[in-house]
Amino acid sequence: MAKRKLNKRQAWRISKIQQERTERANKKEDKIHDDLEGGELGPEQNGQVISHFGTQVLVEDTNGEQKRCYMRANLGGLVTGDQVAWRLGNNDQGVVVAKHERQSELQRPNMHGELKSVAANIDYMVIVVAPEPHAHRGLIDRYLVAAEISGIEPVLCLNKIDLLNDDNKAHFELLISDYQKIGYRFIQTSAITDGGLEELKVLLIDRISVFVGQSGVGKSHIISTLLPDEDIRVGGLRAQSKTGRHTTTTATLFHFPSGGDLIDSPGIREFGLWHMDESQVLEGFKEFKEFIGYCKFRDCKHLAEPGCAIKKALKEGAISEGRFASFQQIVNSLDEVEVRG
Ligand SMILES: Nc1nc2c(ncn2[C@@H]2O[C@H](COP(=O)(O)OP(=O)(O)O)[C@@H](O)[C@H]2O)c(=O)[nH]1
Ligand SMILES: [Mg+2]
Ligand SMILES: [Zn+2]
Repeated sequence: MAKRKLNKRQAWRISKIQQERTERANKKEDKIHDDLEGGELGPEQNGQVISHFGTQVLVEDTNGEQKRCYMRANLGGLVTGDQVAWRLGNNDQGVVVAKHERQSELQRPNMHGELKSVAANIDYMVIVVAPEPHAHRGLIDRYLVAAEISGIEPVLCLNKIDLLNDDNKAHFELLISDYQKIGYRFIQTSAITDGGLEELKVLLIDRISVFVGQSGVGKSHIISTLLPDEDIRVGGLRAQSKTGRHTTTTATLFHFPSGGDLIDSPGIREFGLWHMDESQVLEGFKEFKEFIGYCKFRDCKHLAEPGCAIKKALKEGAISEGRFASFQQIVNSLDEVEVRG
């Protein structure tokens, strides 16, 4: 249908409606402003965003008290984990007046395919894998790349070690030794027999962590052991993810009784890696880094080209066969996505 031209009168009406709308919105802002800041604002104090509700955030002060806060419009977005400066206003509500620099950022695409931060200041990405569902290298390496490019330290956690047997043990021993050689932490747990969970608890003290991994590897079980009072929450998250609404649930920060914090949401647990490009994948393979830039050809794809520094490192054992195969597989799968899109 062709666009209808508006006559003068219609155009005037539309601009009037828009003007009224803007005025109403401004009035609302003014009212919030008056309610909050009608009196004196309290002194500036530090806090951390622990949850998000539309136009407000829940901020925890340094004494562990929580306050609902409005955000000044000039702050840009705030996400769970953000360190902020805020001031107490009327009605026991606050105003966030500044956002401190983020140490790390976890991002994922929203419904429109735009990258958005979902959580900040995460120290550890605990990548949970298991013998069942079987842990493929490709998937582990995708998570590792995501952690590396987000500036978050990955921790590999092999759960369900009670399921290790003569058939699958050798595979996981090789996997663990490969990753430990690169310098990654690898811990082994069983959420059923409690094995290794003490070691995990100690590791997480004084850190902010997220748990990621394929569905069925035991994330909910591990988290409910670490957060015994949050059973309802874990159940709630599980129920929501079944309805398919999981990506809209915002992240929340929880305190482990044994020390350390968890930022969790179903969307974080199952986040995908579709937003990477080839150079990021290369950068995300940490042990490849020292060889990048030394290939004979600038546009080397590290496949069959002569004088390839990555292939040389592979031959000399500085890069493992498994990681190299996985690198190629991930790069090829990025191409597939591009062709399809
Ligand atoms: N044998 C064994 N089963 C486990 C372990 N941890 C979790 N499970 C089982 O694995 C299944 C998936 O666990 P769940 O925590 O829901 O996984 P999630 O999808 O990653 O949250 C459940 O049937 C659990 O009982 C473990 O350490 N050993
Ligand atoms: Mg679960
Ligand atoms: Zn090369």
